Amino acid sequence: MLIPRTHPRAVSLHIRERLVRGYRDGLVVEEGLLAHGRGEMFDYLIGERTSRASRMAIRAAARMLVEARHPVISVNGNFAALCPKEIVSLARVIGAKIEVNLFYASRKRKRAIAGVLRENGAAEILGLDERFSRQIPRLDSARRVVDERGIFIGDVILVPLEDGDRTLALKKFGKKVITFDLNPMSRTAQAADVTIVDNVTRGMGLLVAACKAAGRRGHGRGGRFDNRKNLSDSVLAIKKNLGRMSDA
Ligand code: PTJ
Repeated sequence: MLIPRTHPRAVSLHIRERLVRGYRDGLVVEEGLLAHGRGEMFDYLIGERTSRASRMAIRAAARMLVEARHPVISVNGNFAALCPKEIVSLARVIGAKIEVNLFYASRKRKRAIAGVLRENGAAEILGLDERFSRQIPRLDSARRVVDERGIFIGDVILVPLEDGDRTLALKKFGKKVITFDLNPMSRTAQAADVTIVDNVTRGMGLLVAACKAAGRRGHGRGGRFDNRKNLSDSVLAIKKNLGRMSDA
């Protein structure tokens, strides 16, 4: 059967191809392919579209990023393989630093990720030069090693496709954390200040647009955001979708 390119199934196959290419090019680790599979499953449950709750979270994230003094975009293998253009656009729009920070860290992978970001227009990439390495306390994984010009001094950190430990360690270290996570029940989703329950491949473009709009409107506008309530709304949306699927 020929699936039209705009069909959600075709889009998700296209995203999978990008990740596999990232794996072959040395950006993504095997564990990243597994993480993507988990993401695909949750994307299916949320209907492979950006929900109303996710749009609210994107607007809240944009306000936080635009108001930040020192915003930082933390990049891992999956994120670099899926959204290199959007990472660079977002950094430009909000004046953020881009830092490569990996769970399965190696110099070779960091260089491969930095290469793709540079190809997409990034001028400065942190996390590569070990002379600037510092450590986040209370974190065991390689992700504790951060750049003293980036995450170490950042106030608002965007950390997509994250593991729960680092989100908690960053919070304890006084950072505001924004994440993309298709699983609204994950530890990261629950611990972050703003969780965008959406595929990074859809949400990042929307976040860039929302930051442009928030910048034009000026700082300090917009209502209070309740991440817990927003996550409950995402779980409810999944339940509704499941109900529809079992009725069909
Ligand atoms: O590149 P490294 O070395 O830093 O390794 C990164 C991985 C992804 C392997 C590591 O962070 C990891 O294992 O992550 P987890 O704990 O599997 O968490 C990934 C979360 O992201 C899961 O809750 C997935 O549902 C979610 N996710 C996967 N793909 C996407 C996603 N969320 C948004 N957009 C996606 N495309």
